[in-house]
Amino acid sequence: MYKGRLIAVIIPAFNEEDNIGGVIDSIPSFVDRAVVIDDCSRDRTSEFASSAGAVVIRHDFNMGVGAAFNTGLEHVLKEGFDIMVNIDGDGQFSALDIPRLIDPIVDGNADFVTASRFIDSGFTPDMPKIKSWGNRRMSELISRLSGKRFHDVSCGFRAYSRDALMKLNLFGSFTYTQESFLDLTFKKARIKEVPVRVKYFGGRESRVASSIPNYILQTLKIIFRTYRDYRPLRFFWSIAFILTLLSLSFGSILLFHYFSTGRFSGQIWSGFVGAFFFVNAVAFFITGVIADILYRMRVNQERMMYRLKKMELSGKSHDPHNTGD
Ligand SMILES: Nc1nc2c(ncn2[C@@H]2O[C@H](COP(=O)(O)OP(=O)(O)OP(=O)(O)O)[C@@H](O)[C@H]2O)c(=O)[nH]1
Ligand SMILES: [Mg+2]
Repeated sequence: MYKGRLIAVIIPAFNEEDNIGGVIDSIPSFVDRAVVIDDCSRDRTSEFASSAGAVVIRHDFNMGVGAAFNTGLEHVLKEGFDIMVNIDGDGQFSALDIPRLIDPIVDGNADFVTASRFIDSGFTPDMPKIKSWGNRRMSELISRLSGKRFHDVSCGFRAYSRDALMKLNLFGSFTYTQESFLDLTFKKARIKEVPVRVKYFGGRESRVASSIPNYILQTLKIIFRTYRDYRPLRFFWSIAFILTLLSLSFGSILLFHYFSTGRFSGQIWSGFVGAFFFVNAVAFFITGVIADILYRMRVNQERMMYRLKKMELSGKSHDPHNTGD
């Protein structure tokens, strides 16, 4: 079906003994390898995954879905696969939808394709209200930060070209979902969302978002740091701009008082507050300049990493579009 392309499916899993076998069994035969990254489950996830025919990589500690994703990604690159699909191990997605994700990559129309629960209202699942609301707000935030409109940035069912995998450079270990959107948009990858049906099982407790406040906090931390690192001038100078406005407002209270009464006493506090904001504005301005220098170094490092990976892994790819040079 996908002649000449090696396709791997990775499944990050944590305590999924009830579902993992079914997910692996449902993977279509054109997929060359299923890899389960067992993140130190306390149940028999590894055993069941292995007997269902998957390659199992087990972490010695529970490190999070983001870390598991990176482990899978490295394996896929090292083993020479051309396309990687990631799917959750809870059975919410149908593996029969895999072609819908990989076809745009095979046709050369996309580098990264994600299943979307919200792009088409006909496919919107009957999910808990709070999750639906949170997912939509998260997509709005990532759209605003990246400057591109996305409808679902938290879905765990996606496909990547080998080239996109070589460019991806993720830091978050809690989750990879939103960071990969930012990383790949800033790297000008072609991203496509395809509507996919998702099942929600009553009574299942999310392994990733068992505490919603913790999920929000951890996710926002990853997004905040990613945006800061990719758009340092905009990030630090926006803060500097707000501080300058505050400084001017307080400074003008003092000046107005001086011009109307001829003396500073009485409103001297506003001068101090204005000066405080001004000093901080200058500090943020300078931090922006330094962060911008660091950003340029990072871009260079990423270019080197990309070339190194290409050299190190050349000859392993079977992708006709990817000659390894
Ligand atoms: N490797 C690893 N995988 C995890 C961890 N927590 C969850 N997972 C896996 O990540 C996938 C998604 O987890 P879910 O519990 O379904 O979380 P979710 O899809 O955000 O939440 P729901 O919408 O309730 O399903 C599943 O395959 C889990 O087994 C973890 O700490 N490490
Ligand atoms: Mg799930």
